[in-house]
Amino acid sequence: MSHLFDPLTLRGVTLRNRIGISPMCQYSAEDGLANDWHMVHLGSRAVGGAGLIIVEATAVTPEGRISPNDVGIWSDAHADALRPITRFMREYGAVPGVQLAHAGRKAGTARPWDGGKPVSDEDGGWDIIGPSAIPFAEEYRTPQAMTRTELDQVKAAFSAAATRADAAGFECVEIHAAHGYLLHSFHSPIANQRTDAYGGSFENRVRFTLEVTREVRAVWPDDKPLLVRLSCTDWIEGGWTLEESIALARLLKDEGVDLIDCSSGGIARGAKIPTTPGYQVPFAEAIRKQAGIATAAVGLITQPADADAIIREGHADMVLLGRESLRDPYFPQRAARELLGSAGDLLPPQYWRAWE
Ligand code: FNR
Ligand code: XEN
Repeated sequence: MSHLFDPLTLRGVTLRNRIGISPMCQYSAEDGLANDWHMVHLGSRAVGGAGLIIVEATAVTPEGRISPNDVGIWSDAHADALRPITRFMREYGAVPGVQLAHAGRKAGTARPWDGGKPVSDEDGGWDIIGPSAIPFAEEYRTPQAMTRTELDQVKAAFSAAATRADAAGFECVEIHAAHGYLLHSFHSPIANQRTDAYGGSFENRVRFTLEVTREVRAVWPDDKPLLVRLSCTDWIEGGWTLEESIALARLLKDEGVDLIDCSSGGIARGAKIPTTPGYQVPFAEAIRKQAGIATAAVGLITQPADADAIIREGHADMVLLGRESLRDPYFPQRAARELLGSAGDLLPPQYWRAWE
C-alpha cells in the first residue's frame, strides 16, 4: 500500500500528496523580481503534480541575497511579481510556499555559473553581516558582527516579508535556518562566538531564530502553516549537532511551527558528509519522533519506491525533491504511475492524450 499520495493537512492547508519541491535558487532574477523564468520553472512543477512547491531562498533584504540574481521580497513590487506565479501553482493543484531567507556571512557571491566567488564593490557587491566577525572562508568578506539594532532590523524584515508573502498568495512559509546562512550561523559555535545574549549557551545561540520565528508567526495567518528548514548537523567536530536540532525543534513547535524541513551542512568547508541515498532521512525521523513535530525528509531521494517507503515506514511526513525534480518536473506523475498504476488527477486534461 502506497502512502506517498495520501493528502497531508497542516493547519488549514491540505497538500494533495506528500511530494514537495525543495527550495532551489535559480539565480535568475533582476533586482530581486521574479520573472518569466520563475513562472515556467515553478509552474512546470505544479503541472508535474507536486503537492507543495517551495520557492527558492527569497531574500528579506537586498543585503541578504546570496547572489545579485536571487529573488527577493523586500518591497510590495516583489510581492506583485510573485502573485501570478502563486496563482498558477494553485490553479494546477500545488500549494505555493516560499522560503524566507537572509544569507548573512555567505551573501554577495556570484552565481555558480559565473564562478560563485564573493562579488567586489566595483562589480556590485556589498558589505555583509553575521553573528561574529568570522568569514565563511578565506576569500569571503569578513562580516560585521550584528548590533542589537541590526538584529531588530532583520527580525522586522522577516516579519514584513511574511506579510508580503501572504499578500502574494503564498499558503506556506518556510524560514531558512540552514546551510550556513544567517540564522544557522547563529546556531553554530563555528560561526557564532558572541559573548552577549545571542552567543555561548544553546539557549543564547537559538534565541535569534526563535525571535524571528515569533515575529513571523505573529503576522502569518493562523490557518497557514509555518515551516523551518534546519541544518540538523554541521558534520564537523565542535559544530551544531542533531541533539541540539531536536531541542530546537521542540522550542519551534512551541512557537507555532508546523513542520521541520531536515537538511544539513553548509556552515564551513571541509565537512565530511556521507552523500548516500536518503542520507538525511534519519534526521527527519529523529526529530519527528523525539520532538513530536511533523518533518520533511530531503537529500538524494530519487526513486518513487524510496520516497514511498520514507512515508509508509513513518520516517517523515513528506519528502522534498531537489535535483531529481530538475531532471524530471513530472516526477509525481511518474511516481503515481509506478506505484498506483495511473497518474489519475495529477495529469492535467491537456496531457491526457499522451496516456490514452
Ligand atoms: C539548492 N538547495 C537549496 N536549499 C535551500 O534551502 N534553499 C535554496 O534556495 C536552495 N537552492 C538550491 C539550488 C540548487 C540548484 C540546488 C541543487 C540545491 C538545496 C536543496 O533544496 C536540497 O536540499 C538539496 O539539493 C538536497 O536535495 P536533492 O537535490 O539531493 O534532492
Ligand atoms: C549546504 C548547501 C546546500 C545546497 N545549496 C543551498 C542553497 C543554495 C546553494 C546550494 C541555499 O540554501 N540557498
